[in-house]
Amino acid sequence: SGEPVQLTAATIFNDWQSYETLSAFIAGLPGVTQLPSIGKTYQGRDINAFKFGTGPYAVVFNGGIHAREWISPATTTYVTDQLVKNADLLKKFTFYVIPVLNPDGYAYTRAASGQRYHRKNLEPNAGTSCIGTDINRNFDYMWSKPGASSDQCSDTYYGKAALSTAEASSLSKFIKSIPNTVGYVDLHSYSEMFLFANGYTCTGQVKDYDTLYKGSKLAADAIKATSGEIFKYGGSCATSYKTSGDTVDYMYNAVGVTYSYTLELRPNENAASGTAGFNPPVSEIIPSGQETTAAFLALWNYVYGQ
Ligand code: ING
Ligand code: ZN
Repeated sequence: SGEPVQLTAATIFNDWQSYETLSAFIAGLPGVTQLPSIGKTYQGRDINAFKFGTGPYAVVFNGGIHAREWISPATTTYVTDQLVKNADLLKKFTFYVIPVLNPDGYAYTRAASGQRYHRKNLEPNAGTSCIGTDINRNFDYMWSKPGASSDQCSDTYYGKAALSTAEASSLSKFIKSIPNTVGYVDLHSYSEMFLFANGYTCTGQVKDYDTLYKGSKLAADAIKATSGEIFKYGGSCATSYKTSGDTVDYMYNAVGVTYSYTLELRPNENAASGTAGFNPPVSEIIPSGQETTAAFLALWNYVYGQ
């Protein structure tokens, strides 16, 4: 509705954009192929995925698993716009990007008739008016264990079965269909952290802890050098809080994607608290995009060098 949106990097990152606008912008970038929809949401939206690069190592990244985390789809799109220009990286990697994994929820947070701070998808739950499953508690590794909720009204409701949501099952099928996937990044907000498995336990360290830790440290160092922001890094339960059935535990432990990370974008907890952290000013989009691009370059150059 209203003004036609001009899809240029010079204007698109000056405001929060719709799922349709972000998708159209990515589809128009040089060297980007729009793939067939990876699945349909409860409300019938296509979950859009795009591919770019010609290298032997596959990396999948997504934004917008959580509806209210608006800086995530924006940053995911900004990083994509930067990576498509990086000829060296595109010789080593093929990237697959899903800018908004939960487009129903994202639309709901943007609609005047919706809820700005809705987190989950929009699938109704039987016997209650509470809407949605937390997609990031619905994956099929340690599903329904401590770190998620059986309460349909909770923001971390794990759903009626593992991979019961269209969004989680579509991402699972998609990533398993891609050959030689070495990396996965799930962009969230907020709190400024670079996290890896495990979420379900705060005890012990995963087999690849040392290389994962080094990757997260290099990424955090690159962010600090770019913007001065201080990102924490480490195992996700130990660094943040306990989560079960999340993307990164699933990708690392069940799918076998070694370099799997959850990235918590701006702001940090000192700059904002409560729901304010999900609602940064639009002037944060470009700095978030710049520091996250630096983190991606540091991380994937390190991975390729292994
Ligand atoms: N954080 C994510 C969540 O699902 C996460 C990601 C995973 C945080 C594991 C900490 C540990 O809770 C947000 N902000 O949604
Ligand atoms: Zn989130």
